[in-house]
Amino acid sequence: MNTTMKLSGFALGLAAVFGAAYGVGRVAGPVTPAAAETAHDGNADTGHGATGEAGHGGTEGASGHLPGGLLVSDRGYTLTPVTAAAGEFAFQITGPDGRPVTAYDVAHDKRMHLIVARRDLSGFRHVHPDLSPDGTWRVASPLDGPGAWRAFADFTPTGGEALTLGVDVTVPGPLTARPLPAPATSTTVDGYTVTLAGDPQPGRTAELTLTISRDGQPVTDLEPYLGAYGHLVALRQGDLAYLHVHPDGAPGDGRTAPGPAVTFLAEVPSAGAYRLYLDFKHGGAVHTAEFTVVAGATATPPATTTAATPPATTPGVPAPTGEAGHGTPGHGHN
Ligand SMILES: [Cu+2]
Repeated sequence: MNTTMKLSGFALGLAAVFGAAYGVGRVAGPVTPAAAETAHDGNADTGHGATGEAGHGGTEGASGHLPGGLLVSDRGYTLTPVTAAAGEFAFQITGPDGRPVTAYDVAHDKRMHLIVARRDLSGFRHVHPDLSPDGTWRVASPLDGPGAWRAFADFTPTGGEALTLGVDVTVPGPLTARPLPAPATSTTVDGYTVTLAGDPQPGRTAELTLTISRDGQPVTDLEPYLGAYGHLVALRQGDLAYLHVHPDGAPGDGRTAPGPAVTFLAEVPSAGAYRLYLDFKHGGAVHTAEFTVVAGATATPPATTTAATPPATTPGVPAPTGEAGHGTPGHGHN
């Protein structure tokens, strides 16, 4: 398994993935007008030749040049939330034939990875729904409180290629707009301290090394989680473009130590602010450490006040509180 997931400009001919997660190559270029035009020239297949492409479905091929997670429908596959019981989140993936997809390949131990975050990049969760025979995926709702959420379904339909589709989901209720926490190279979660070294740059592969300690001691017995010592998701501020990065090296490959450092190779599609979410497993539990990083020397700092608020559902939006460092304590995985 090639666990190096990176994103690069297709124009440079680099093998790259942004959002096409779990080792199935798909080239995604920077989001530029030129790339967008190329995507519509009717011959937009230059981007996804790394694997046998199937199921193009005669539909748009724009995603070949886009980061993942920005489209609700791509190559004939559409993500549709469906009515769910209280406390549950449910959805279907419909395929090129218009029917719910029921056959999926396992990627990183699971047939479906569901990632959610609010539009203001708070509330990140990564969970694994269960599939009903009718093609409905169900999971205890990870939408933890009011807000405008983005839900990402990261999957590989059998016979097709890996896709990440995204859909907006609104949870009504009073909403507190939360500023993006300031960039930092160290954070704590569940008693662990995680430090980040590396400097992501658009259009270039950067090594990101995350180092985990507890009580001042390096953690050297990380447990494999979904086939790796760490999973890193990056979401771009502004549109929540989705990047799933896997570590450089895998458990049992003879060269990868179980901590304290986990190294990733990543490229970001543009300058700007990103929120990074590192999932790692230790002590039998999965923990998520979050970082804000700003890529590119010319990037503007992340906004510190307003975040997108859904006008229809926030009749009494309180003023931003200036609250920072909203983490996801108690965040869990199934
Ligand atoms: Cu997952």
